[in-house]
Amino acid sequence: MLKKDFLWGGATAANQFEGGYQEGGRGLATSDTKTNGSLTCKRKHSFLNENNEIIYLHESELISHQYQAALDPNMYYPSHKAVDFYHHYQQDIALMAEMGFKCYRMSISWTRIFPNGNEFIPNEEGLKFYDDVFNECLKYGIQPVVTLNHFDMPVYLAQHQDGWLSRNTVDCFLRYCQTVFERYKGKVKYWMTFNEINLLRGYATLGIHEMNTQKYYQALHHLFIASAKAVQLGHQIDSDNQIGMMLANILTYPETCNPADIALELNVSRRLKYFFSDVQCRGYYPSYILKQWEKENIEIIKESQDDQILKDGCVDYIGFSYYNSGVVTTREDAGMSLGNGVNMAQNPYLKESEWKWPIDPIGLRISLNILWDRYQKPLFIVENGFGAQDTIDEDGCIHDEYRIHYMRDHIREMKKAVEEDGVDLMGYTPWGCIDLVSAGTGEMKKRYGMVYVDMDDEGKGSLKRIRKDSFYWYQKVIQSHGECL
Ligand code: P53
Repeated sequence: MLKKDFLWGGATAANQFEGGYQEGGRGLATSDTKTNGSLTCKRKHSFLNENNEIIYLHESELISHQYQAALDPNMYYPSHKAVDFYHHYQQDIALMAEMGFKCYRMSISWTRIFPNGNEFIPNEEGLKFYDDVFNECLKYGIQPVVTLNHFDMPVYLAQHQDGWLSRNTVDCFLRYCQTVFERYKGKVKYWMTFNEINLLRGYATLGIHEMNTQKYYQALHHLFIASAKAVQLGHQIDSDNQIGMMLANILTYPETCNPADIALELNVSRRLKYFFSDVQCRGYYPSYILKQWEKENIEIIKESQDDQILKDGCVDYIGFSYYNSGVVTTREDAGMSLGNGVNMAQNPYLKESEWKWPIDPIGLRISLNILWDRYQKPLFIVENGFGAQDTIDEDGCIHDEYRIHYMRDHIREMKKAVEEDGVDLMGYTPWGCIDLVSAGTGEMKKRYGMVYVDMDDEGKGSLKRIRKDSFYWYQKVIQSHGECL
């Protein structure tokens, strides 16, 4: 059986869900400079060049320090309105309560609290908004699970100090953490520091204009320090606080039993995931990364107490996203690549979504076991789900049986990990429980929700919320504590 207090719920993030980007004194966030991807398939950021002209750059093309974020009135930026949780939070939380949610995972928008990021006095209107949101949750007995930072940062810090490359950003972030830990003490007990810390690389998330490997690892060191200090601070402010990390758990398989394939997979899974969880769960840099830095002449600037900070700031639990798995191969003709010269192959045993994400429920059970074996820390599946195009049927309903199948199969494997393997699992919060903007493409048509939101890729639509078939199905799942699938 799952724990009695198992946290059934759903997950969203401010930059993809909240909107109200200029309301309540909120400052501009890097995610607000990302266009929709529907026209180009790739999201781009808008900047001003030296001649004050607006230019668009993909994250990998950010080459100069001169650029300043600028918004083009003729472009659509999905985060500005998103699906307007800012004005719909009462209705949305009521829908979550109707499904029976025990928890709701969401993120706080940093620039709502500190518009530029470097202030000393927080923005009261921003704090008040989240008070209202948390009170609304608690009214229904829904526990908020809060990600402190989900794919954004103040544009001001990106422009003026190259974001996470600067040690000063750690101090700014900790002021923000202290503010929200103190303000929401007694209301929020479950926190996570950085969403998918192993996927942060671009301007939106790190705020660095001219990226290279040296800068990447330096910025990452600052993130690790910020996270470890946040964990300590959170515990000091309220010993009830549970503060987790958040890992994008992309499972990898070797293509064959060729030992070279196995060795490659070991290496890739470390670079892709376990380096991050090793640091945040064990409190020190693993030997394989120190050796890599030595080989690549990467030198991390540390302050004298940093090693101790990492040690004292280990996380309480591991929150992770799980969507799919991938196959790594030493074959050079495999066709797909993960960058860094790693070749990927297709998995002939798995079907894929419309967005070419393989569907692998057993991989979830495997992932839970690997993480549990490696760290012996409680686990929390804080994202899982099926991005698909939904259509409203003639009867006015959305019959999303494909989503029900995906979730049912994943919940079955999750239960096996708990009931047959003894994994310690805190909860399950499927991604985008109410439709929201895609992080990868900026599209609305890639939907994950159990509640449909009437809105298209260009931001047109009534924003009306409609319950999908999966809504009623998930309601039964929660009601039966996962027995009735
Ligand atoms: P979208 C890539 C691979 C795995 C997870 O993703 C990812 C990404 C980023 O695209 O991100 C997480 O919207 C992330 C969410 C995101 C969700 O997965 O591209 O934490 O913000 O929306 C799904 O389909």
